[in-house]
Amino acid sequence: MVSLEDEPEIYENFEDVSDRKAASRRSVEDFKVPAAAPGMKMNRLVVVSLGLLCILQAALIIYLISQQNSLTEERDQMKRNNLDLKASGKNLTEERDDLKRTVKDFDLEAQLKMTVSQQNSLTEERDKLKRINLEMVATNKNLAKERDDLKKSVTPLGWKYFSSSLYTISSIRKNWQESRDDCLQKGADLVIVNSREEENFLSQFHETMWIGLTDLETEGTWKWVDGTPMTERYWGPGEPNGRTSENCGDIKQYDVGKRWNDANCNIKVCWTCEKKVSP
Ligand code: 2F8
Ligand code: CA
Repeated sequence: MVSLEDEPEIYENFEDVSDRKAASRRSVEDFKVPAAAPGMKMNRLVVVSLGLLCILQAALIIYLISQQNSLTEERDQMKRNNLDLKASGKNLTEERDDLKRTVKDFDLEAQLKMTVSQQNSLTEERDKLKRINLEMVATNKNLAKERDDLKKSVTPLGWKYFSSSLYTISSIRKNWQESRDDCLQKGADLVIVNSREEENFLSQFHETMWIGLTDLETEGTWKWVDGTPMTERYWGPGEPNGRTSENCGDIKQYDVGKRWNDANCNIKVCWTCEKKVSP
């Protein structure tokens, strides 16, 4: 009988193919391991252990592969989820921006509404004030008329009342300075024309008459007797034309509207005095 320990020796001795063939033809019996040999047992144990180890390793590999697959799947799922989240995030951002715009529009609309309502209230207020103003103007007009009527009723004989002044025209003729002196004596002065209305009022005195206008002080610079410069001017056609020889103003019977003339201060004409009265 040949033991396993002797096997190498057996094969080592098969020098050529014929020897090996010969060996293979040997009866199986020749290679049977003795059942109770302790070395064999050990070998079996090793083989079994190795087999188990292989199985264990294979199982581990399978487990790891399955784990890997599952992780890959999980990763892919997460990637998909991530993409979904990104997309939904984009949608949410868009939605948020839309909402922001809507809120802004709403604010603007609200502001506009407020402005419109404020405008309406202002318009109402303005209209109310307009009505009040019209009423006040009417009242004022009535009061002014009442006042004028009262003034007229107390107007001294020979004087005429117009817009807070009394006027009188002389019935005789004098030069400019004497005429002025007469007015001053009466507590008045030669008339000063401040408006078109006053000018028109004077047109009722159908006479050539001195007015309180002169350029005696400075040739060409016409001033009123109270020292104020001439602002309103109703010179007749071509007037003033007298230069140094005509330094006093009178009203001639030219066209109504433009009747002033510069005349020699020494000629004698009528004159009109004006006395201011409290309004
Ligand atoms: O034609 C205008 C002219 O008329 C008179 O002279 C002719 C006046 N003279 C007097 O009133 C004294 C001028 O002053 C006036 O320019
Ligand atoms: Ca003149």
